[in-house]
Amino acid sequence: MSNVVLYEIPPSPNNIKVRIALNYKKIPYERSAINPVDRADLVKLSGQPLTPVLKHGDTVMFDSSAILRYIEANFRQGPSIFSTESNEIRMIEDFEHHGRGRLLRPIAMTFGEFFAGEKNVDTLHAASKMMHEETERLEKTLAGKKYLVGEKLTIADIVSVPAVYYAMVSEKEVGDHPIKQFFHANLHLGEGRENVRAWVDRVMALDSEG
Ligand SMILES: N[C@@H](CCC(=O)N[C@@H](CS)C(=O)NCC(=O)O)C(=O)O
Repeated sequence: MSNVVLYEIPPSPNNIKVRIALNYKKIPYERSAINPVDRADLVKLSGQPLTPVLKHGDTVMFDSSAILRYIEANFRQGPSIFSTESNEIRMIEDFEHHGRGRLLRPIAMTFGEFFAGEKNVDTLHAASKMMHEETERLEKTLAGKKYLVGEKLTIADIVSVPAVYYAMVSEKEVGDHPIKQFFHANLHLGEGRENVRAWVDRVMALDSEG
């Protein structure tokens, strides 16, 4: 078994973040898919039931943001995903707070409706509206820039992109994947988000399939 193992539910946004970071830093790793209805092994391994979980040798980490920091601190080879400048660190943390909070809310609402027996159209519309509003600042920040903070990919992009990606799943990506079909049909980013769309495509190119 590899020295680094990612325990994941492949399509979920928090897992995408970790794959992007590992791929970007060219860290070899093995993927282990978790059965979403049986978390016993994951709890035994990490003390809690959510993915992603990263195992590196004997060290086990959970929570995507903690894992991203662990990767940065312990794999010094390859490009940095953080910063040495305190003003940039504050900006990264600010985008991260947004990416884990308000930006993720429409994704949670749409997942909620996916699993609901009777779909609430108002909730789905509200989710699209919120995603459009919450990406306005990102659109402005990305004008003439490839990444949110500084000139290179950071945790700010890695945390934000997987959430926005779910509001722009294309028809050719849905295949026979019920969750992607549902997001393609119901969660929309809206007009005037060209910079955001290009940025999501750029960063998602680092993912290794969900
Ligand atoms: N704060 C955690 C959240 C982890 C999380 O919510 N994971 C989801 C997948 S994206 C999960 O395992 N959900 C299963 C469940 O809620 O039962 C992180 O950032 O890693």
